[in-house]
Amino acid sequence: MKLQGFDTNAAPFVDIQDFTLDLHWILAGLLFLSVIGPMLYFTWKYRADKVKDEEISDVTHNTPLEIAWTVIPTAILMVFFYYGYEGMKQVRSIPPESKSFVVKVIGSKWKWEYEYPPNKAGFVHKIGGGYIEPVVDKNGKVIKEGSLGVSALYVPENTNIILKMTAPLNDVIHSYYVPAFRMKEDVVPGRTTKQWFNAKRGTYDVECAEYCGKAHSFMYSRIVVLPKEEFEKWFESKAYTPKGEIKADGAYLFKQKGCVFCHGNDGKGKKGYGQDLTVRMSKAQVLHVIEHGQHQLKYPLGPMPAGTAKGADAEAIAEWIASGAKGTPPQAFATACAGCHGADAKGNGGMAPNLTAFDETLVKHVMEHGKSGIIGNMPYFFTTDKENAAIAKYLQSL
Ligand code: HEC
Ligand code: HEC
Ligand SMILES: [Cu+2]
Repeated sequence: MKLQGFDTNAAPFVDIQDFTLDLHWILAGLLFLSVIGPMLYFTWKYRADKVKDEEISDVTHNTPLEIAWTVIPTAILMVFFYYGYEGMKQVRSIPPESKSFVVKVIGSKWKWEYEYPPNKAGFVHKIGGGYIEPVVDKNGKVIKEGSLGVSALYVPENTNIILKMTAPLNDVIHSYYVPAFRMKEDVVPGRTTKQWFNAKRGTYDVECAEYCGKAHSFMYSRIVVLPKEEFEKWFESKAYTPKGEIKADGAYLFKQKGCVFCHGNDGKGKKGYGQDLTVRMSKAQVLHVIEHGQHQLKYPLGPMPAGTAKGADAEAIAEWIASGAKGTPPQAFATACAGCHGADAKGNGGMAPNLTAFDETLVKHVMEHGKSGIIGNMPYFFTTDKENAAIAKYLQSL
């Protein structure tokens, strides 16, 4: 009996790792018996009423025995070392990139995303996202596919696949674990780590194996290994995946991209994780931006300078934005902010953020760059323009 995913032999280094593990069981069992067996025997044989103190007073040592119990375990450890080293060499000897297919893997709270090299037409496939549970009837039959039915890493069979893995700078450490391939490697913010495999046709589970916060246990993905022709046909197309599209429906995307983990199912935000998206920004957030300036969304106007308004003026402006930016902005807004954000605070035709609503341009900038502030950190996301539009529409409906 093996755990799920361990009963497949799908990558080149599976055999040696399984053999090494079995060898450990057997040799560790023998070592255990060689210590515990004699110990039990001697405690019985030399129990208190069978030995006189005089008989054991001059026992010193036994050289041949001591050499044996040093040399034999050392030899056994060298056997462990040999197979451990050979196994590690196979996992760590990453084939040359020129003879492999390289995919970028991004792990962030709490999802896996994949970015492919450009295809012949220059199109870059980006797949992945948060985990949506499938809907199952009482007999265990899937009635509605979850995100794992579609969103996965699709690769061709019998090909060296190199994964170049990283996490956004404002995220935490994850670990890309594929039990069926016996491979696992940390995914570290700001660093690139690599793994490789060469697999047989099939579908294999991927899990995050580094505790990374609240929804860690839902940080699933899949690797789907396809026949070469089927993979090529999809790769040269613009289709989202070989298995179909993810609906460009804001409410669905909000779940599928994993927004709900931080912003909640109702978009109201979870304390310490995400902002309340039913309002544009809270008063405290606006005041913070006015006081410190901001440079992370990369709008055409560049950085917003700190201290453009002060005291009661700043308060009045922040109050107005936080209460839904209805009616005419306060007088101070016209002098301190309108030059960049537009007289109506709608962002001056995309030059600076719209302060009245989550419009498509804002969603695009937030998705591309992520957002950090007094509430917390949000990683960047891969989204298409179509998806940004759908998300903006959904956010405005909240
Ligand atoms: C010099 C032009 C300029 C002025 C003046 C200016 N802003 Fe900005 N503001 C920007 C830009 C550009 C950004 C986007 C910064 C970034 O890259 O993150 C921004 C960002 C913001 C944000 C954050 C939006 C978000 O979604 O994160 C708020 C809130 C904001 N401004 C409010 C104001 C207020 C209130 C004033 C007046 C007191 C003001 N700004 C004055 C250019 C300006
Ligand atoms: C890991 C948690 C996390 C996830 C996942 C997340 N967000 Fe956020 N989001 C935040 C935090 C935290 C903020 C507020 C940052 C701040 O200003 O303190 C935020 C802010 C925002 C804002 C407002 C940005 C602004 O400029 O005012 C929008 C819009 C947004 N998130 C949309 C989304 C969408 C859409 C998704 C899914 C694609 C998503 N978020 C996923 C944590 C998250
Ligand atoms: Cu993780």
